[in-house]
Amino acid sequence: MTPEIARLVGGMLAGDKPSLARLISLAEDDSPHFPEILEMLRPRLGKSYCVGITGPPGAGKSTLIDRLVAVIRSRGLSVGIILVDPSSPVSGGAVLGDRVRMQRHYLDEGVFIRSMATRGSQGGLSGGVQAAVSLLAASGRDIIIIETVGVGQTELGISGIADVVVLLLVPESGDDIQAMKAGIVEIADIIVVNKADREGAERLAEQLKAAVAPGRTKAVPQVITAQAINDIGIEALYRAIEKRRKGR
Ligand SMILES: Nc1nc2c(ncn2[C@@H]2O[C@H](COP(=O)(O)OP(=O)(O)OP(=O)(O)O)[C@@H](O)[C@H]2O)c(=O)[nH]1
Ligand SMILES: [Mg+2]
Repeated sequence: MTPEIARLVGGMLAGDKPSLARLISLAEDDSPHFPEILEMLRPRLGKSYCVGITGPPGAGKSTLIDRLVAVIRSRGLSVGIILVDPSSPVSGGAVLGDRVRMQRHYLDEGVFIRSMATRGSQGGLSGGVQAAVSLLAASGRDIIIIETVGVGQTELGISGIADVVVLLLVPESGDDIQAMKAGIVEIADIIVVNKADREGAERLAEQLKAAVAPGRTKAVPQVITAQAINDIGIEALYRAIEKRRKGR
C-alpha cells in the first residue's frame, strides 16, 4: 500500500468525501492496489443495506430517489447513492438529469452521490459498482442506493449486489407485462407503479399482484403505487425497505 492510498483510506474512514471519491475512481480504473484496499476494509463491511432501484428509462427513478433520500435523512440515517449511467461516459446526458433532480442533497454531509459508467462486460454492472458499494459501506453509510436503467442485462446484475431490488414501472408498462414476467419482474422484491397520477396505475398494480409467475424462487413482490413527483407513496416504500432491512 502506497502512502498516498493509506492517506486516502484514512481520509475516507474519517468521513472525507474527496478521499472516498478518489478511492471509487481507483476502483473504477481497476487499480492494482484495489484488492489490498478491500482486504483492509473487510472488517468494516456488512453493516450497510443496499437498495437497488431499476426500471425503464424515464420511469421516475431519480425523482423517487430524491424523495426517498429526504425520508431516510429525516430518520437520521446516512446515504450513499450510485447512479449507473448506461450511456457513454462522454455523453453525460442521463447523469446530468440525475444531478439536477438530486441537487438539494449534494451539500448534505450525510449524502454521497456518485455517477458511474456501466462499462461492464455484456452490458452488465461493472466490478467498479460492487467496489464502490464496498467503499461506501466501509465509509459507514447506513443505506446505499444504486440506480440502474432497466435495459439489457444491467438490471439482472443488480440482484447480485443489492439486498433489496425495487422495480419502478409506470402505468404504460402494462403492455409489456408478459415479457417482463420472464425477466426483471422475477428479480424484484418490491414493485413501485410510479406516475400513479396517470390512468391505469391501479389496474397495473392489480395485474402485477396477480402475476405470480410459476417457478418463482423469490417471495412474491410487494406492489406499491406512487407519485414520486408529488411525494406520494414514498413513506410506504421506505417502510417496505425498512421492514426488510430490520428483518435480515
Ligand atoms: N406525471 C408524473 N411524472 C413523474 C413522476 N415522477 C417523475 N416524473 C417525471 O418523469 C420524468 C423522468 O423522471 P426521472 O426521475 O429523471 O426518471 P428516471 O427513471 O431517473 O430517468 P432515467 O434515469 O433517464 O432513466 C421527469 O420529467 C419527472 O418529473 C410522477 O409521479 N408523475
Ligand atoms: Mg435517472
